[in-house]
Amino acid sequence: MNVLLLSMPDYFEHMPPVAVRMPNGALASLAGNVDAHHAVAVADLILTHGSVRETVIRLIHELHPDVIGLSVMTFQRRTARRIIDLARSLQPAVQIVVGGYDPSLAPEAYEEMGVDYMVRGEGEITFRDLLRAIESGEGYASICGLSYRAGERWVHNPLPQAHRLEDGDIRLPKRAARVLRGYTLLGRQVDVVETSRGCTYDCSFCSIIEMRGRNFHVYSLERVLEDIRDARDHGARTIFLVDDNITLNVRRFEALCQAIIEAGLNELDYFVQAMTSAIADHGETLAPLMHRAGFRYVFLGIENVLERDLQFLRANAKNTARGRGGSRENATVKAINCLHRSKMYVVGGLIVGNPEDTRESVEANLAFARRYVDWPYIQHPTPYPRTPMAQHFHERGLVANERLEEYDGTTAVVRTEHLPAEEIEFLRWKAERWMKLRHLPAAFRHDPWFIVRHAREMLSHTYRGCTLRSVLGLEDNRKAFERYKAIRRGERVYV
Ligand code: B12
Ligand code: SF4
Repeated sequence: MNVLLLSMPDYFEHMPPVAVRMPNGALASLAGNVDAHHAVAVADLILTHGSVRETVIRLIHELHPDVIGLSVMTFQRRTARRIIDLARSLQPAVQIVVGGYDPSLAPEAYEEMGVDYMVRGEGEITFRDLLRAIESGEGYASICGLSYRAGERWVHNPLPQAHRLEDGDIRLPKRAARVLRGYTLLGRQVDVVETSRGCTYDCSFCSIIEMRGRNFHVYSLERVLEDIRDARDHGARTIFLVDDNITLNVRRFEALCQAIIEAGLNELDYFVQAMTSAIADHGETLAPLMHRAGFRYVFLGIENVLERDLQFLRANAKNTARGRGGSRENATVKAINCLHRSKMYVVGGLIVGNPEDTRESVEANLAFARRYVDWPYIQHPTPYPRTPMAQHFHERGLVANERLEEYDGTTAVVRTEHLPAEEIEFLRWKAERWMKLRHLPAAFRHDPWFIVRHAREMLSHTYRGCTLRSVLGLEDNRKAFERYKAIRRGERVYV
């Protein structure tokens, strides 16, 4: 069968397509795990800004897919609906499958969306078995993780166990299936690689636990190296390790860094997301090793610098370091210092606008980011389906915005007991632009040619809505913020 797999074009504030266009790791992994006789094409629509509709039409005309699969996050649901309608109008008999976080956690939303199947949870085996069932006509009842129509109603089969990656059941991603070009992270071709899946923490904002339970499974280091080599051979110069929480097993992460060095794969740049407590506790040895392995940017899930907010986010355990004599101290500064000493940049993930937040507590977090982090990645609490956080905000009546296409993390959709949502977003937006500007020289040193060619575009993205008058303080910043919000609303119309 001909299979076309699409990821959605919707992006969020911290990932402007001018600078960041990463492949969706799920789709290449699905392509690598279906039976070999299928012709699979993967198209990441993040690569097609300004021509999403034309690209989908072209791909459907050229590839004549029997099956179209879409990977969807919650804030991309509206776009997914439009693409489903478009595909259906062009090829009425095509079988449409949706998967990823949104269909897995809010399957009810897709029942009336014109799709034929939903794949909930991990997809490789379920999708392979679905294609087999479509071909053979033998029925779907035994396929774990699949939802399908039976007459007028939907049947939701039980979820599969989390895949034991250790057993080698999941084959390598098939990057050759990608039919669009132009992946980039600040000018260098980027690819994504997984080394593990899962997490044993339960932060209240994170979808991972509802998605797959609390568990952690790892690929063998040999497989990880093979995957990195494959990404490099397909042109990647930067690798984003997309593990949910790679630092859960620090010894293994150290062994991975060592293996990368020994294999000579430290010629590539690496980006990774890490837990602050792990870096604070093990950074003295881990950080120099990461640096030698080629790690350049580390996304730290700081979440918040105030204890009360960390409790709400259920993130205090992962943000506490082991102090002398068993005392516990906030791990963040210690982790940042370790990374800086080893010449790595810190992308600071903070969440402001929690229920008890006041202007002062938001400002305290912004001041922290200004002082310590190299690239701010500040977000607002976002009540994604079936997270404990969503329940909490709904119960307290703090949800201010139900438009899911705005659930991108940088639009404040909840208020606090003391501040309206819009005010929280304004505070973040106003502060963050300048922090981003400050990092430009560092980016220039690494990729001067890219920055020379794109600095103007990047700056005009960061400062959307601003005028010379507002930058010079001759116009109220709120006016610029209103213009920014209007521009952002327009940007969200992808199809
Ligand atoms: C890595 C990552 C990123 C990377 C993405 C790099 C890339 N292009 O791949 C970066 C840092 C850029 C990123 C950004 C964002 N992310 Co993110 N990210 C993750 C993370 C850590 C891992 C995702 C991953 O690649 N896993 C590996 C792949 C193989 O697994 P998978 O995606 O789950 O896919 C499997 C199944 O879902 C299924 N499947 C998926 N798609 C499809 C499609 C079909 C047809 C089928 C059959 C099956 C299927 O099969 C796959 C294989 O088993 C997760 C989870 C976490 N712990 O935080 C969050 C997560 C996915 N991100 C999330 C969000 C919201 C975002 C952002 C909006 C920022 C934000 N507010 O947090 C942005 C949006 C990006 C954009 N487009 O602008 C949310 C999604 C929540 C939701 N309900 O939608 C998650 C779950 C984190 C959370 N907050 O809980 N993210
Ligand atoms: S540590 Fe990270 S992956 Fe684990 S539950 Fe918290 S946010 Fe999610």
